[in-house]
Amino acid sequence: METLSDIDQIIEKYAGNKSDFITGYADLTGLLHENYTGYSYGIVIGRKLDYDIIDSISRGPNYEYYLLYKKINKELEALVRQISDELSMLSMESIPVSPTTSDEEINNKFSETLRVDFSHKMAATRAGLGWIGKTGLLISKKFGPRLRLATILVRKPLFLTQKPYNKSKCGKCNICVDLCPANAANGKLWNVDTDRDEFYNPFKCREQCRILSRKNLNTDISICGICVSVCPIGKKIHE
Ligand code: B12
Repeated sequence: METLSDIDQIIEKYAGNKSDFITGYADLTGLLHENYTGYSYGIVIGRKLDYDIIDSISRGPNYEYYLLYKKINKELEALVRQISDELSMLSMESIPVSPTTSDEEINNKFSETLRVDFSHKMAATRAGLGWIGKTGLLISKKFGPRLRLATILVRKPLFLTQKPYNKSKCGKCNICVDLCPANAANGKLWNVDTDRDEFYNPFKCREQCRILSRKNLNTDISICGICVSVCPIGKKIHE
């Protein structure tokens, strides 16, 4: 179990269409929270989101997007568990990291920082899947930000295939910054030494997500997705 094509085969077995996914291996040595001690390598998976639904939310969330968000979370959650089970049959210990926040993670520390112990986006930049855009999203070449991420952490060094991204490739494009209804980003370009809070304010973002979700969906959740929808890189699939 050393190559990406093996992982691709498992993804195909459980998820069906390989072309809806991007995958990469990450060396996360020294970058992880102590909860993950000993598991320094990651298999990172990006699952494409439905393009018609993402196109339809350029001015705010709708019910279809909400359902998609829930469906893909469930699918990815099951997928990383299945991959982890396959790996344990091959005597490879692993930790499947859920795409979304668990109830235990929603504590005081989370409320004060809006940070969890494991960042899928960091794993994704290390796996060479993309860079961080001006509104804090992982931007992949193939799907832009139109994807959801999940990771399986393993102990053994993996066969690294893609070079990590250490800086943004957004250049002068400011579309997501200009169209963000929360004015959550200041337009600064990301690099590995830039903390999230230097260029994007998650509290402003969440507050506006809540307002829009209440207005458009009549629910107390926080989804928006305008920045995902308007990014020009995701507008068509790049092979
Ligand atoms: C908390 C959270 C939120 C918060 C805060 C958002 C934020 N950007 O931090 C709120 C509620 C506002 C939110 C909103 C949304 N979220 Co959210 N959220 C998360 C969650 C659970 C944790 C993020 C976290 O801890 N951030 C803390 C900071 C420090 O880490 P980070 O932003 O993940 O990554 C930074 C660093 O790692 C650093 N970095 C990157 N590479 C490297 C390399 C090195 C060496 C170093 C040192 C650092 C570094 O740069 C990154 C950007 O600043 C993740 C799931 C997860 N566990 O990762 C999803 C996640 C980030 N959310 C996601 C999505 C899709 C959304 C929404 C679109 C959902 C919606 N509302 O409709 C919005 C978009 C908001 C936006 N523009 O970011 C996706 C992002 C997909 C993508 N293409 O990037 C994730 C990854 C979920 C998933 N499984 O796919 N979210």
